Amino acid sequence: MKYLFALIAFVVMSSFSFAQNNPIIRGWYADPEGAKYGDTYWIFPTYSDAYNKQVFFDAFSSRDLKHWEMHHDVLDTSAVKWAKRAMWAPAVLTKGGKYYFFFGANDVHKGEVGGIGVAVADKPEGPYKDLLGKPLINEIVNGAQPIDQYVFKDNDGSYYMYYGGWGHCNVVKLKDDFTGIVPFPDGQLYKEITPEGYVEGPYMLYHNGYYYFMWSEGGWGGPDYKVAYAMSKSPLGPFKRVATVLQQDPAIATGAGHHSVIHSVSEDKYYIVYHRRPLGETAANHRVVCVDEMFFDKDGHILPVKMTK
Ligand code: FUB
Repeated sequence: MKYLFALIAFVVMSSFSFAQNNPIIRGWYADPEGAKYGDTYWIFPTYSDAYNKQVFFDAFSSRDLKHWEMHHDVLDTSAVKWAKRAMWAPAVLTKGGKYYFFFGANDVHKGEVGGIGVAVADKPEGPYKDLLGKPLINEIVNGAQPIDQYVFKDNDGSYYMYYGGWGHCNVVKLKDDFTGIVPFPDGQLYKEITPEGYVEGPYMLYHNGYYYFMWSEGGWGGPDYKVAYAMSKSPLGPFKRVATVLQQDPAIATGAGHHSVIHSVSEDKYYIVYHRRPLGETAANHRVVCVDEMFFDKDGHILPVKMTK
């Protein structure tokens, strides 16, 4: 009987469904990475409770962006021997029938072990296993803290990883099996591409012949956190700031930032997935995950996002 109760408790805790509008996920979550695998939307966020509790990742899946299923603890510090805290800001992709999950761990500083890791699984909901047994990027290069990675597949099949906190952004080229990085044709391993205003949370999107580089500005713990973008003909820039895409709205929420974008090819719609702080909330980690539609104008510029409830 004891085992039956334990089994029921496990099933109830590890997966459950719910439906709601913004915020689309219940509880404190941030830095959401959105993806569409087949006909299913996925969101992989940071668990944004107290700093010391940020030691695992939950995932969320949906067929319609309204009804969600929670998949508890798809990766945690016990599965990554070098990670002990600050499991942050996933980036995901699928390749060759496997699902890859890049993450930050340890809020690393100079001389410490931590940084950006990569895990792999057979299913989007995991369980994910550490691919390398060590960080993919541990070092602080060009002043960029190794966190907030985004992995972009270019049209020629190359995988570029954009990453960086502390106001600096680097781009690196990944090996095809994601076990390391390879030099660019000029021999450089790390290229700094930091645009004006950049703080963290880089993201890359290709649309109609342009590379849209996006990032977060301002302090993530404050109300004026926001998202801006640049446009370029190359995935390596240069990236000149064009405009703000997403920012606080006194009628809706503050601290809107650290986003990703889901392109639903079947509907040809773009959805921005981001976190924001409910009005009146001042605790830095009290962040919630939201989704709104993102539009381009006829010249290819991204229109300011209207946050909704
Ligand atoms: O959630 C932890 C950190 O807060 C992220 O790495 C930053 O981008 C900021 O959102």
